[in-house]
Amino acid sequence: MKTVLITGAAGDVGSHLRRELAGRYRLRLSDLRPLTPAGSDEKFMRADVSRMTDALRITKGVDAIVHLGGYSVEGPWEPILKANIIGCYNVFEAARRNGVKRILFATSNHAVGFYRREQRIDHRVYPRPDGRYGVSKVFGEMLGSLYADKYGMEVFCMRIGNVNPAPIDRRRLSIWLSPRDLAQLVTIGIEHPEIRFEIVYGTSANTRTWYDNSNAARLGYRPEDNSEAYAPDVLAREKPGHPQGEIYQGGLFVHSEEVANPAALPRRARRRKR
Ligand code: 15L
Repeated sequence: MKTVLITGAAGDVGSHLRRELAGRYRLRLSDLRPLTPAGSDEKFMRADVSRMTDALRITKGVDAIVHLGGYSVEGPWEPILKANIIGCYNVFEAARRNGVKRILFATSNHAVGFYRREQRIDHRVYPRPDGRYGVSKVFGEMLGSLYADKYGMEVFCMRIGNVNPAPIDRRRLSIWLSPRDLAQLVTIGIEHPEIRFEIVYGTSANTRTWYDNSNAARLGYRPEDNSEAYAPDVLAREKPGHPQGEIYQGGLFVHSEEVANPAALPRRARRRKR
């Protein structure tokens, strides 16, 4: 059984992925936040990947890395720099030094959030990030390209939409990724024998998609879920949004300087900070 490192494993996406991949891989889980391993196939290593020593420690001896860790929304530059630029660099560099060839990088729809909603885009479009967070994701993609070309690493960049058991609003009807489709895409990223450098969209088979995801299809991705089943409920609840956010694929991220961060400090630490 392969050993797969998941960084940012305590986050939302990481939690769905752990559940979906249980029994398929030995999972080494890392995060800044504490986490309790679910069984004998899971092992937790607390780490701050903005420190190279931590990145080297957690990447040693694994077969593949799913790099989810980082600051996961639009926000101030300092934490994005630390987690998504320095942290991302450290994970790629530590993987190279430890001889781990395969990295799956969780990039985001916000790397291309300034495309308009009526546009259908594929994996070859010029990036149009919708904020500092989006720029950090483009950085990760380009770092992956460098490490593939220069060091022969195998890099699978997933521009993830929104992972949730069900889509939560109109924008997410276009970018929703169900947990089981996420697991299918990640499994392709780990197992496909011919990955060099790939960009794919991490979305389900949504009728309202903005993406031509033929690159993922070429690699065998056959998503099973479609957000359309939830559309009547979602649209009945929808409130009018910001005019700019309604035009662009990135929604709220295109006009906000900060978006609530679901991966913020644990509640106790937050109380202490106030
Ligand atoms: C992302 O990239 C974020 O990590 C996630 O928290 C969601 O905000 C998602 O995009 C989205 O666009 O819904």
